[in-house]
Amino acid sequence: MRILLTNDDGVTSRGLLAAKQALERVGTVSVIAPDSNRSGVGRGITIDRALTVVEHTLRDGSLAYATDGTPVDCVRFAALGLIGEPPDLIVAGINYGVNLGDDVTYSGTVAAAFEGIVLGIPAIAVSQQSPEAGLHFRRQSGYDFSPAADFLPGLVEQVGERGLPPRTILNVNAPPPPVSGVSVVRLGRRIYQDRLDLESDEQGHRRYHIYGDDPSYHDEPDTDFHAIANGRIAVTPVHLDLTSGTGLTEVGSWPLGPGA
Ligand SMILES: [Mn+2]
Repeated sequence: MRILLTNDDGVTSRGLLAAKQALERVGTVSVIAPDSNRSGVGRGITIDRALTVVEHTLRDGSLAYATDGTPVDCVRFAALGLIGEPPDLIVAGINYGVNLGDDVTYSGTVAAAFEGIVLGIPAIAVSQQSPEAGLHFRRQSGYDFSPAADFLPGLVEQVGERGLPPRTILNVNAPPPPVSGVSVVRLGRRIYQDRLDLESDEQGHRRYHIYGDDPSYHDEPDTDFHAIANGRIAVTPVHLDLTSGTGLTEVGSWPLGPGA
């Protein structure tokens, strides 16, 4: 199996290296990743300039490609032949910190996997919870990627044998060790604890931090949040069909006309 590995934390991420070493047990791994941290860029693409690609030597001595584009750009590079034939599987991660519930709409990690749906290539996004089992996403110290890394090869083998449901990716989140099991669960819902945090105010030129570090969540059973909170790996099949069925019915019944 030919696997494209990318991420949103950048080519120097220890999580990327952990994923590569795990995936090499089940396939041939090529790495194209952003040259620095692109966390939170979601499905952004770079359309206003040419993209730079540089060769980068990973800490295991192997060759990777680093781009100044987004995670989705990295997947596009692979689909367009930068590493030869298009890959059989796309893996994004291992991300520093969880991508649970509403996070998936902001996450560059999950966005890279979503590009697999557009391209018709199976894809997995994988994230590792921080050692303190918190839900924050900025600190990058003391991470143990082994729960996510140890789970990955078996999951990839299953995907290789069975394929994925049509136009569906897998979003995987692992808790810190010890792991008590695996749950296939739906996306939960975040409670973001954000506020206007004024850093400086000089002559009407204000600088704010508006994103807090420790968002909470609605604790509902059968969600990814619940699984992680109970020490279980959360696997969520996710698709990109954003059309609302109930919305079609409801809005379709409105007496709308073309206007004057
Ligand atoms: Mn990230």
